[in-house]
Parts: sequence; structure tokens; C-alpha cells
Amino acid sequence: MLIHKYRTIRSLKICYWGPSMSGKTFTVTAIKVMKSLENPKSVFDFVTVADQETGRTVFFDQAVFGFGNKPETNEFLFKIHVFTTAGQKRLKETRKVVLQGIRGLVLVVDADLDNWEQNIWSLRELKELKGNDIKEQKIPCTVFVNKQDLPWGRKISHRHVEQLFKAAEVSDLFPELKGCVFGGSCQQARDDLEHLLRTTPRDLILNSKGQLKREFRPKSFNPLIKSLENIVKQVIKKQLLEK
Ligand SMILES: Nc1nc2c(ncn2[C@@H]2O[C@H](COP(=O)(O)OP(=O)(O)OP(=O)(O)O)[C@@H](O)[C@H]2O)c(=O)[nH]1
Ligand SMILES: [Mg+2]
Repeated sequence: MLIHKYRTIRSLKICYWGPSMSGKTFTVTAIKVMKSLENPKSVFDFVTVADQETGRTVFFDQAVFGFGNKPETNEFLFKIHVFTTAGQKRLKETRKVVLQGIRGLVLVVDADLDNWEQNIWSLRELKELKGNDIKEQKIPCTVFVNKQDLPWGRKISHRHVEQLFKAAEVSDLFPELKGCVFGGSCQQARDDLEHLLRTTPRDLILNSKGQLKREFRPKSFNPLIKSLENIVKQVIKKQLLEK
């Protein structure tokens, strides 16, 4: 019965939201790379459109990932469409478009203390553009506090998220943050993966199908992947309860 219910779920759209240069594109790219290494079939699509000079997103990035392996098949129960917004202030109109039809949000916080105000600005804009829908439809979120590789004294951690949400006056939109806040660094994740691939023999880290064995996934990838897996679980649970 449960499987039957799952089949009725169509594509689910998740949006990564946060200020420019907070690491949205980097995070989704890192997840795509790890999923491709562990199970290439779980990545259906990946498109990123960036300004050639600055590397900043000009419209959005899109990735389509498979989630929930059907037992003993190569198929997935869910196709998750992941979008990142273009964070630059001048691209507000594109963000409005990307927000349409979202079922869940990953709020990417820039841990650099110098960017505290940018985080506030970005959260306030989310409230302005989508606040009513988030409240009425109870759109869930996870929070990924990126750039934890920055030195102490220059960064905020996952413990400061409540304070940040209060300052941005968005606490009412996301009242239940417990267990949904993850701190990590996509730069660290990339460095750790590079180090693994450079220093460890392939036949040790790859299985007979040429896929990266799960136990070799660098730990630094976990907060990135968990913030997505957690929102996917929240969204699916919500959809099932609503049916
Ligand atoms: N130190 C550090 N820097 C990071 C990290 N993640 C991202 N950055 C820096 O931030 C830059 C921008 O990252 P992107 O992923 O392109 O940022 P974005 O949020 O997609 O930016 P927009 O597309 O403009 O919205 C990177 O090139 C890095 O220099 C991190 O974990 N640690
Ligand atoms: Mg981007």
C-alpha cells in the first residue's frame, strides 16, 4: 500500500536559497560528484549556467537525483529536482521564477561573519517573495551552514542560526529547526575527495562495478548530503500525510 502511495508522488522540487557566494552551486555540484561516484544511475541530469568570468549563477542550476532505491532494481522511487537560485541582488526576477512550485528549501548560510548582513538580506527577501506560501503550505526547510573551514573568530556556526533567523525576522516561517541544521564545508569536502583519489589505490576504494564504496566517502560530505536527504524525507512525509 505504501509503495502504491509513493507511486502517486510526481516530481518534487527542492530549492537551494542563500546569498551570492554562499556556496549553493558548489554544494549541489559536490553532491552530484559524490552521487555519480557512488551510483551514477542516481544522477539523471545536471545543468549549471554561470557567468564565465565570475562563476556566479546567472539563472539557476538544476540537478535531478534519484532517491529511494526500489529493492533489487536499479530504479528509484523518487526523482528529486534540485534548483539553486542566482544569489546576486540584481537577479531577483529569476529567483521569483525558480521559487515557483517548490516543496522544500535548503537554506544555505554563509558562515563568513563579514557576510552576516548578506544572510539577513537573503532571508528577508525569501520572506517577501514566498513568506505567505511557506506559512500557509508549511513548506519545510533544512539549513546548511557552509564554509566551516574558516578559522574560529571569523565564522558563525550552526548554533547561531536561531539568532540569524531572529535578526532576519523569519523565525515564524520556520519554527521547527531542531535536527534540521547542518554545518559543513564544500571546500573541505572537495579537498578531501581529491586527497582520497590521489592517495588511495583505485582497486581498494572501488567495488566490482567501479563505484566508490560507501565507507570511503569522506566524512566532510555528510553534512552536505544529509541536508538534502533530510529535506527530501520531510517533503515526502508531508506529501504522504496530505494524500
Ligand atoms: N572557504 C570556503 N569558501 C567557499 C566554500 N564554498 C564556497 N566558497 C567560495 O564561494 C565561492 C562561490 O561559491 P558558489 O557555489 O558559486 O556560490 P553561489 O551561492 O552559487 O553564488 P551565486 O551563484 O552568485 O548565487 C566559491 O568559488 C568559493 O570561493 C566553502 O565551503 N569554504
Ligand atoms: Mg550559484
